[in-house]
Amino acid sequence: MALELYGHPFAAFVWKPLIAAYERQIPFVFRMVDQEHPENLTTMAELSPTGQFPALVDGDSKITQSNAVVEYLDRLGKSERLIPTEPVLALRARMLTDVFDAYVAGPMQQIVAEALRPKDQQDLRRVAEAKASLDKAYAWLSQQIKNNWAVEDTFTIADCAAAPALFYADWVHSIPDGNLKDYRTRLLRRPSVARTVNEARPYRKFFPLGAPDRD
Ligand SMILES: N[C@@H](CCC(=O)N[C@@H](CS)C(=O)NCC(=O)O)C(=O)O
Repeated sequence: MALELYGHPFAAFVWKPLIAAYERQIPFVFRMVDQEHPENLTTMAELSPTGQFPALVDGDSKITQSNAVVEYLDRLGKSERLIPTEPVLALRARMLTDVFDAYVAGPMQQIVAEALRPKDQQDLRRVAEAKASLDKAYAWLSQQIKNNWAVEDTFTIADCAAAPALFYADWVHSIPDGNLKDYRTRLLRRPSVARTVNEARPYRKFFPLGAPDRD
């Protein structure tokens, strides 16, 4: 029975397992979670505590939370591991993954969430705080990313997290020119990431702040 990945192609946290599966050349069936697939919405609600995607089903194994899904995929497949086998590098990969999730994707999601509310209910202070938080993360990450990828020159789980986080964060609050912006550009050129970006392209019209006319 094929692996089933539940999610939506435009969702930042779903990009992480998509990129991981493409990196590791793992076949899967994509289960679209939207109003047109109510059966998938029902399954998703059972799989995740909040109903948020992604989730992975592999027979009796049911995994939610993007990093757990990526780690699961990392046990399958043949190419180089996304969690380095060397413990110190593995720790750095997990650390940077947390940073991208919590301090880049997190504030980005807050800005998007405010834009989804009716205008008179938007919390502009929350938006300003999220942008200030992004500025701090951008400055810190610019000092950290000195090589091709987040952990030296090996593509890891941290790059799976960085790609969607930096992609959308730059849309809501520009990343200044420099190391981090260049890293975003490199990520977008990686075939697994380029494929994921392309598959999400048809849904850009749903971006509540208006998608820019660029990647
Ligand atoms: N901690 C979760 C976060 C997942 C998450 O934020 N998912 C978003 C998509 S990027 C979602 O499902 N949004 C739809 C919703 O909240 O209904 C993970 O790592 O998987």
